[in-house]
Amino acid sequence: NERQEGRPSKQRLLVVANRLPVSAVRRSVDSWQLEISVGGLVSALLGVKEFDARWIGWAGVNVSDDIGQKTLTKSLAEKRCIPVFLDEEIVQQYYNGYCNNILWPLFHYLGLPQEDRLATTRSFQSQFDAYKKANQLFADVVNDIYQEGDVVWCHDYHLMFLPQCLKRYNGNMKVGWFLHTPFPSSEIHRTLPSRSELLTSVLAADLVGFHTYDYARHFVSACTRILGFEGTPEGVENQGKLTRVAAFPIGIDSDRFIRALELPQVQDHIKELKERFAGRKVMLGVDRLDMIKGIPQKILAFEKYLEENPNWRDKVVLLQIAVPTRTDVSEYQKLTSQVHEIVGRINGRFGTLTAVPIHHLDRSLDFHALCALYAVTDVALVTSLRDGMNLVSYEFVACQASKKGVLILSEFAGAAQSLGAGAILVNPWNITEVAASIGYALNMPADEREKRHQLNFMHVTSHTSQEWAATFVSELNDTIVEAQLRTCQ
Ligand code: ADQ
Repeated sequence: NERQEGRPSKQRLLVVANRLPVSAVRRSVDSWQLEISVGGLVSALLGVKEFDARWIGWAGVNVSDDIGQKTLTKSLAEKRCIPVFLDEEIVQQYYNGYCNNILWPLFHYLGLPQEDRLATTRSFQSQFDAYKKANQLFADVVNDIYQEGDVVWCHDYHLMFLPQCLKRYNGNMKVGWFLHTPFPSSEIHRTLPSRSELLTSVLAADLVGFHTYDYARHFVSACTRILGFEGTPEGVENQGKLTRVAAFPIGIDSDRFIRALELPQVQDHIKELKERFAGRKVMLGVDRLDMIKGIPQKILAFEKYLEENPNWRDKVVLLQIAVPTRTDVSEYQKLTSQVHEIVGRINGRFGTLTAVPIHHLDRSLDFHALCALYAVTDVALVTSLRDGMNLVSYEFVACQASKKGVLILSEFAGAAQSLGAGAILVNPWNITEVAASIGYALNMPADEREKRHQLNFMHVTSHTSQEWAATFVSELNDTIVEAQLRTCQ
């Protein structure tokens, strides 16, 4: 232990998230292939140089044998990752069940699964039990590696039970929790059978963070209405214990996108795309294929625009990149078929022998291809029905320094609160309004585009993911100092 040996060391930051930033594939009994996925959280924390970050989470594979667990733990240690092992049954009940079938839709205002409401209370309860059990397994791993002076940062709706488990182990542990999704109105949250237990557990943290003030406000009012605790300007208070609640809007590593545009391979890609779509304006959608992203609504609005503006039919193309997620869940399979059906109908209706109005790709793009696409886009369409923040809108803005394209952004994405000044805000449910906004964006004069882009570009480049992480952790450290001060008085 560096600290015990008296060497100066950075403060350790234990980042706990459902998934590690590394995916593991087993090559043989005792060897593993690890692939790093540079998501928003990873790049956010790469930029936070003042901390020594370690990751705790599930590696995405079921490893039930001792050799497998030992060798995987060893390989992951080189990447500063510590695995939590979850068996298949737990993954099914906790991850697919309680997290993705109950909390995810509920937090995005899609309600609880109808069929579970009356008939399958038992299954609801067993999923919640698995959720608690999984969170306890995460807590065990954190507790094993925890050293005095570490800060623990728990992420997202998968781990709402974790703050309480951790504080039970060690009341002095510095624990923060951040939610990446919206926190819904208390009227929605109160429909959840386990509403109180989850709130109480989150309140065990020292600092609770959300993307926007609205989500923070919803959380505080859920705590006051459901638990009867007191909401204060700082957060939630119960019997003298204050849990700080605040908004910490996430950002992106904008430099990474801006630098990528200079790379020869990205420039080649940009050139190819420009040639491919010469004479047509490019509209772009990049989403995980999820009901919250409003993909059918977006495509229907585009159809309406083409219907009403025949002169634009061969002058505009919509590229919709939708990476499939949770493919084993039937609602997601239905969504895929629905999107395919609408795209097929529109292309049949408005396509010609040489061109179709919608290019729909059911897959993920690599980083460089994505940057090139963002750079050649004239109008980006983000029509989430609800979205914690939405980083695609930020990434698009970061790549538009030369083109100064227009962002059409759902007012139900957290990003609407930060990019609202430069974007055209829409209600994605209102297909007529979105279609009209498409027309407005396609015809927008250059000076207005430039002005709107500048506002957003300034925001995206000055509110980065690194700043987000540094602010959260420093505030987490401060809350602990406050708590210690209180006990000293
Ligand atoms: P997501 O729902 O995944 O994140 P978002 O914030 O838009 O939504 O981030 C998606 C990321 O995946 C982006 O970095 C994007 O580039 C990438 N991506 C999406 N589709 C892709 C494709 N087809 N090919 C390649 N890359 C693709 C959750 C919440 C959000 C919140 C983030 C961060 O739902 O609201 O903003 O966490 O807190």
